[in-house]
Amino acid sequence: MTVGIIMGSKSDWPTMQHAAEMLERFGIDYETRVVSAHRTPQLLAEYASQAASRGIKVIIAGAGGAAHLPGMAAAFTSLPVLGVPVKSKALNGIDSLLSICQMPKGVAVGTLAIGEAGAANAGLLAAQILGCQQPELQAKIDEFRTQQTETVLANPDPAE
Ligand code: RP5
Repeated sequence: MTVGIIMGSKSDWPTMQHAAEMLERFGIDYETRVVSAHRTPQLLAEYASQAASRGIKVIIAGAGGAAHLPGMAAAFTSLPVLGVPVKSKALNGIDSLLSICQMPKGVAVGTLAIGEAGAANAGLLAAQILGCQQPELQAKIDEFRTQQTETVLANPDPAE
């Protein structure tokens, strides 16, 4: 598998499936796993520390609330980790966002937007990272962007 999509709970899947859909759009293979920083800490350590040797190139990690999963995954691997703040019930994902983006200097997590847009963009950014080494993939991403622009320009009147 090229991309590992991990999340703190099965309840994160409705958000994280948007990352999976984006990867599918570009024909990138991925796996999905529930890996919790708090409930399954040993699994997290094993998953993140073994990911590179299994061929994974990018990890997308989504979590909500006290969202320690992306940061802890990044602590166990030097693969790029893209963090998706899942919208929480109590604080609408502000807690998730802050706990993912406020990493200490020296261990990096690329933090995306809260919720579905962030998950989709995590898939897109993973594709762009992989595309640096794969011209055909980069061409697909350029085509995606061109189509997106053309769709907006073809529908200028919001009232129509
Ligand atoms: C986090 O706690 C998960 O990432 C999820 O967003 C949140 C709630 O989990 P559940 O109680 O729904 O399993 O660990």
